[in-house]
Amino acid sequence: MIMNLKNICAVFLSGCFLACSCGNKTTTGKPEAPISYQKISPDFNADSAYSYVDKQVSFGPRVPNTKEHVECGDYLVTELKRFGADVIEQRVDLKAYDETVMKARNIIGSYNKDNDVRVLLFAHWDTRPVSDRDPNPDNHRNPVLGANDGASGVGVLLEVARVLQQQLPSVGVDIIFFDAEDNGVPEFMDDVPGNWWCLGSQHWSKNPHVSGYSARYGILLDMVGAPDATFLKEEFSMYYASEVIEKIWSTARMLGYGKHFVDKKGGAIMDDHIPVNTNLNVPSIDIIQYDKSTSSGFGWYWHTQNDDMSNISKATLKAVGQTVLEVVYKEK
Ligand code: AHN
Ligand code: ZN
Repeated sequence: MIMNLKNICAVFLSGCFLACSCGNKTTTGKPEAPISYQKISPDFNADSAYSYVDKQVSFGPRVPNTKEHVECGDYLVTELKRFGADVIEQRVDLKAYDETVMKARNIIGSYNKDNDVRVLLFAHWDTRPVSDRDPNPDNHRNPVLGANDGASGVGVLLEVARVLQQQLPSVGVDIIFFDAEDNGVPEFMDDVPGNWWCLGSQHWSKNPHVSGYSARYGILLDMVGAPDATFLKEEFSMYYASEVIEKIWSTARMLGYGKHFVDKKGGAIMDDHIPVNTNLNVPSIDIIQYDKSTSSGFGWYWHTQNDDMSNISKATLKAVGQTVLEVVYKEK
């Protein structure tokens, strides 16, 4: 099913168009939540989430086998511990398409670790070693800064961790920061058969940190920080976990975030939720930005030198983070 991964995103996304989303509107045109809904989750602080994104970016690109990667990995472990999680680091050598051995670290923080009912939240923390979508070919071999592509999902989940410590939910929660997601074969090279994306999640899903690991469902956050970002119902997510999609999209709408969580089918995207679905059978979905105005379907700065903090919006981080928190706290 997952072939020619270099082009899968563009191919599927190109056939997909965004319709106008018409939710509840005030007289100012601003969407608002239906009056009847009372949120039960504690507040997600977008300033705090933004600062965690900024901090990751301040290390520089987080490419495996670099000092910046080591420093940021240490920071993520320290933060999860500070937020009261039980932290396990899965260190593994992973071979890339060019046979480079990446010193990878999947970083796992757990809450209510003895609870059998669990929700899995994940994002990738590594950044792409090449900017192969940069309009200037001179930049192609430079690494991506990854404010949106990497840091945004991790930043939201660090803020989720901070909130979980303040008030434990009924269910167990595992937060995983996957490494080595973003080292697929560069577009300027000949393809190398195999799935070279998502190596960290491929490894974890075959060797989970707890043997026999299971969760009720999983939620992947990928590129969740762009201003006015829209998230469509990604095709693999719908195939493996349509009920999880509906739970999240309906919760977002009730919270007043329907303009971000659009009730529309998106493309099929190879991402960390695939190995979790196929190897572990944990029904998992991908909250991933879809931008109809670009050829990739992602932000215009995707895999370029421009994926920096100027493309990160507190309002978007809030919409995603509060929705994830609400879903987690509603789970019994
Ligand atoms: C592909 O480009 C094949 N999938 C998107 C996975 C990804 C890359 N997410 C962030 N960077
Ligand atoms: Zn990427």
